Amino acid sequence: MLAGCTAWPLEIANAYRQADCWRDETFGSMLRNRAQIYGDRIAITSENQHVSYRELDAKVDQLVTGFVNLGIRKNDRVIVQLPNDIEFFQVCFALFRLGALPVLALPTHRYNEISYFSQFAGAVAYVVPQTYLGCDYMPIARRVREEVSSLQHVIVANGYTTEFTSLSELYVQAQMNQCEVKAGDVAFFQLSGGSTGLSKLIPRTHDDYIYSLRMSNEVCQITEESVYLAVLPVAHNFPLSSPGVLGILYAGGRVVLSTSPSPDVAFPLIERERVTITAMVPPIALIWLEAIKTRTFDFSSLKVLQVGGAKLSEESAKRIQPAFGCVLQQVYGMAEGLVNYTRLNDSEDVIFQTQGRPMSPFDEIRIVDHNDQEVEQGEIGELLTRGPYTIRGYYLAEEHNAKSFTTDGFYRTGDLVRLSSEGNIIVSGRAKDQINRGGEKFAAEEVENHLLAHADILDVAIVSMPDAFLGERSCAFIIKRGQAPTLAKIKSFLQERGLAIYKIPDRVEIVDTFPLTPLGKVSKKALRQRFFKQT
Ligand code: OOB
Repeated sequence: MLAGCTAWPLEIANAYRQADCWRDETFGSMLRNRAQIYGDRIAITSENQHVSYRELDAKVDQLVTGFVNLGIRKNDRVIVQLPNDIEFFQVCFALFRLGALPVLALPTHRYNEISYFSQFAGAVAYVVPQTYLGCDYMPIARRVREEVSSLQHVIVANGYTTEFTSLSELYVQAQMNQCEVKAGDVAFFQLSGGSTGLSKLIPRTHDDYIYSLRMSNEVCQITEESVYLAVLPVAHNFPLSSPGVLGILYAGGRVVLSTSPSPDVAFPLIERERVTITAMVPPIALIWLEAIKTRTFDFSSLKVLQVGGAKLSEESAKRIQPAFGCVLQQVYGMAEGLVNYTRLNDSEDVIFQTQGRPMSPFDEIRIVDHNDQEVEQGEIGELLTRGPYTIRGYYLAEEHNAKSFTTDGFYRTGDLVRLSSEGNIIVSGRAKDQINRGGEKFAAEEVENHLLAHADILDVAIVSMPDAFLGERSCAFIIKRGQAPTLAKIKSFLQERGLAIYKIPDRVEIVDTFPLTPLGKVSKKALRQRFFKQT
């Protein structure tokens, strides 16, 4: 395995192979095979563009040659920051086929995140649109190109550039390229939500990720007739693989890409494209539930609406089926691996009240107390997990891995959960110091570290506060040094530092002191209780 990654122990890897979890498939060969089977069937639709399986495969081959001509080689890291567009998949599959490793950044990431990923991963290239949703990415590209010595190429996906390489120029006549990619190799990197400091890089192999697609397809009953509407950013694990775009391509179905989750865009797409399944985070489900009240669309094709990424309230869960006439599926997953689903034929109680159960019989879960002892059935504890598609370590993070994984390879999710009597997981809280703002996650510490650099701030604690729409928003509790900084000042300070907007605090509270735990650490629990009891 790539240096800096943690492999599964040999005997366990062999067991996964013997159990037919890992079938020695790579993404490159999978696409080739699907092109042979499904030929002219449409694989992906995006706005007025369509690409068939055969065309996708051919475009990918052209791009492999274009990338090779640039000097991109096996195991090279490439930051890919593309929106929901066919090019996202052409770029990723070309890199997969070449054995180069996409680092899947989100369109909402800004200078701060991109520069860190590039530096940390030693990336050789950065693939980025010129502009998207009002953001001009070129100043970010310029700065990162200048500062990160490994970064040789900025490849611009839409728009015209003389300064950098245009992606469109890299579709050249395909040559036979000798790229030996093995199923056990790392295929790409997902990003963690972060619990201490910055996001960690999550290495996913062809073997493990393709297995997760197969299991997701089975649980979600995906066939070649399925039509998946992607409204969430496809770089994220949920719309990418649960079963997401890649699951659908694995099954020979059709993917419809939406650049926005807005009902104005998504509802007509569902009607026109006869969408059968889509996925969203809870705040989007709330927007859709409101929008459907005043609009009439033909949703008769829609069979499954998945909600995940953050906790869906029982009240909202109950409204989905009557409003859209389809089954709700709750999805509780993580970029590190484990994905839990409610099953399509589960009872209403299970679908409304739980976040489902692991998708694979080989997923092992333990719910433990502070001493790593298993709690009684039905008690709350931290969820630990290991299995055929859950990583054994973050990339180049030895010290952090020692804390995030048990010695016998279980990943500590940082989620507090309990099991229902039927064995379904109910997410009940969080042990990690993370904010989950409507599905967008970040470590409190990352933002705290930025704010500590502010001249007027002596100390700061970022704390989640309950919010009816997003589930959580973030509040910065500040002990001031000079003048009390206002929310507006904090916002512009963090924006100037190039922080993604979703990490910027929603509220600022100036305090004199922080409540402390018996060990003398800041008690975020006490802060939360003191300020947000009534909300
Ligand atoms: C998904 O992946 P990530 O990596 O963005 O976030 C994982 C974390 C979990 O550890 C948990 O804290 C939270 O997000 N979470 C949920 C949840 N789904 C995720 N909390 C409560 N209820 C849920 N349904 O978010 C992700 C990856 C694959 C599939 C679905 C979601």
